[in-house]
Amino acid sequence: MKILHFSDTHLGYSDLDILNDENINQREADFYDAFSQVIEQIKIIKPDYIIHTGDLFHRSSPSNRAITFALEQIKVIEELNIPFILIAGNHSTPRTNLSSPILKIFENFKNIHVSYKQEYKKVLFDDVVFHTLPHMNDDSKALQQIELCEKNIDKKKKNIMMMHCSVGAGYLMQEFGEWVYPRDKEYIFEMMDYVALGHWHGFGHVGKHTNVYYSGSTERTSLNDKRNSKGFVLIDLKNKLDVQYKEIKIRPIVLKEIHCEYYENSIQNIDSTDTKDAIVEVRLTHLTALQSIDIQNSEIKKLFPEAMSVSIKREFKKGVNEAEVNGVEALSLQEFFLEHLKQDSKTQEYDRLKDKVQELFAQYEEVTDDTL
Ligand SMILES: [Mn+2]
Repeated sequence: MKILHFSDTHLGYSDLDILNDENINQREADFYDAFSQVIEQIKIIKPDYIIHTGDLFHRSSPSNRAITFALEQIKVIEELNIPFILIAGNHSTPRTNLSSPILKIFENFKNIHVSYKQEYKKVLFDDVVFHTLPHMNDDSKALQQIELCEKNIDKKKKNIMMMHCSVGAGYLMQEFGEWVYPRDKEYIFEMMDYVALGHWHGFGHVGKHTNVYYSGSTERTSLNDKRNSKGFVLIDLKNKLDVQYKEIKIRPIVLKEIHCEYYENSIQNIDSTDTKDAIVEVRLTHLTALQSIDIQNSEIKKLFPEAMSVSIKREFKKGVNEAEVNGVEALSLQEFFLEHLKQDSKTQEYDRLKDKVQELFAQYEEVTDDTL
């Protein structure tokens, strides 16, 4: 029995204010692309079941485009005649009873089984039971539902548990309404053939449990997520559990460092060959205050002409330079500005600019003088 497990597809997520040729946010399009890659693999692998452990959409009220995309993809799966079981995660669960859960739109498909009602639901087949525990806002209710799940284990069939939670505190995402699975109920995992988890965005098994896996997300919802490997899990339950991680192709995130003590040398030797279409993050390190004024972001961006985006972080030199920075702060803004002009201009030019600067600063001080 082959089961394809994927999760945290966050359809509708967008970031970075960059549009693609079709006027769609490039990062939003990246998430659709990642999802499509999994669907393409499903067509090739033809698993017996497909499971998704939550956060199909990034928001509980997704955009029209995200909903349309999801419906198109679901229709492809429906036509393959492979049962697809989905649960709601914290991102797709409304926080109040006033709004209707988005996963309800998949209720009328023959092969699609959705679990979003904040309660335990079992999805039964001839050879396997899927025990689904979608995201629940209420922890004490969640405990009852876990107990209900335990009672429904069917020893004559394969048992698969599906949840969207952190097992222990180690898999928290620092988000709203996260659900932590209770430690004293982890023994239930041993009665399952496989426990499919969603919420944590990296692939891996959980602690000592060799049958409990996060498939990870299919894209990164934060640039703090530096993982360059995303994908899905293919499980084979024929004899003993066999878990294979399958990678998909995502836009790389590439980290670069420019050591500013040797600035000219650093930028001459920078390797940009691995930055085509990438999200590039540059750290300018060992900066002095004056250097920081001189180095323009646009100048750094030019070093990576083929990158999709370049973000720049500035890190100042420690120790000796702290005194320098403090010294800079002790100068008035006018003095600091003149010092900068002096370094950059010829004597004659400087004298002319100095008069102008003093004049402008005088005007500014007049206007902002509270005593007047
Ligand atoms: Mn997620």
